[in-house]
Amino acid sequence: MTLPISDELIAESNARNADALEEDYAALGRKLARTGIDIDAVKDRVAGFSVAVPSWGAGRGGTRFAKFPIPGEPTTIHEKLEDCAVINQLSRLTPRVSPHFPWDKVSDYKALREEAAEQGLGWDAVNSNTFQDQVGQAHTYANGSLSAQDAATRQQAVDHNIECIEIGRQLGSTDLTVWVGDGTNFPGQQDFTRSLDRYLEGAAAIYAALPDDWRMLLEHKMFEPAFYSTVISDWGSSILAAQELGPKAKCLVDLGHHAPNVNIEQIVARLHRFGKLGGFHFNDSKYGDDDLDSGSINPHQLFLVFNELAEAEANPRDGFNPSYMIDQSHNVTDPIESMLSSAETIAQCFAKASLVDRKALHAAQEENDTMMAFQALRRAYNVDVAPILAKARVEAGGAYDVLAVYRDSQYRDRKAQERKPVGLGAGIV
Ligand SMILES: [Mn+2]
Repeated sequence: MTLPISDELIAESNARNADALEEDYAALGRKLARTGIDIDAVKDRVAGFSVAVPSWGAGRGGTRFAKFPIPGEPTTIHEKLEDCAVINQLSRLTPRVSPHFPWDKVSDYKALREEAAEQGLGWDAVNSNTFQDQVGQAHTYANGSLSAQDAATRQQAVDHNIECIEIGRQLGSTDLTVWVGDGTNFPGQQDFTRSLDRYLEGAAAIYAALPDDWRMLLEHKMFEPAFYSTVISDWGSSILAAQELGPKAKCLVDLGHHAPNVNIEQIVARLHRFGKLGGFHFNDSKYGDDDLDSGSINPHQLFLVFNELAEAEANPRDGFNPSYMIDQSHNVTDPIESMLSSAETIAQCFAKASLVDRKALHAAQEENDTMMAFQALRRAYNVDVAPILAKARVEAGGAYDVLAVYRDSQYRDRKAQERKPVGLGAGIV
């Protein structure tokens, strides 16, 4: 295996921090032991946690106004893979990449799969793209894709999704994530029901092409690019569509795709209750975007989402296998640094949710002891779990201080010499 960052650099940095890590880990271990928690068990659980990174996240995103590329940014799937390998090498949290087609198209997917494996990477959900036109495309998506009035446009969108499944099979994926930008900007522009009927018919044709062990993850989004209505706007539309399609269809929750202040953790519980929780796109949002780094605005919400996931895992009902992925737009940071930081934040929330005393929580709930129920969550949220994550990371070969090692490696500077510059233009959403 050939990894992009020098092992010596990681080892030297870890050696410098080894005493501090042991001291912090031991101190936290003693603190947790007083409440009956075995820190090594939590650390092992964290070691088994992972979150996928999106291939498109390796580049600088942008807003619909502009994009400001940085030198050394990747432009091909091969360069993106190398950047994703850096993130996983240092964090040991992101061993899978989620590709997006047609952006990541190559002529030989067997070779691409091997290229990723060489860098310690596998493949997560494949993502289709019917929200923009590609050069040479026969039918425009200007008026929608799966829900378009024009039958040939709908068929083109179905065919593209089926092609994504075929590519995914070659890469070793087992999930297809479908998000469509279909919607309207004016009242009266389309009939809400007929456009949903068309979407469902197209989605059913894609569903019919799924291999037995695959899932189709339906991603809802309240607005953007359509600003009045979208065809799969919320978790209600999403679960209804997933129920209509069948057991392999599940709902994907992108944290930034809800109305402001919506109780997302409750949505997670609801979807799980009906066996429809398929996965997550992690990001954060202050107003109505889906662009900010995970947990950068509201880490408590992320913790509460993971608390529901811990409950769901303990009560799997019809199964518990959510797909976790980062999906954010890096407009003002080095994307590698943002994803290193975000993966850590996501894993922290996972670890904190693992610390919740569920017996105490459930007992307080049974007794209607509101304050003690709340405190059961608060105690876990207040623990600084950084030593647990660092210990798991270092034991897996990662870096104690991921950002420091990344900067010391001068990886981006080296890539700026090797890679061709990115063009300007509007970013992706
Ligand atoms: Mn998303």
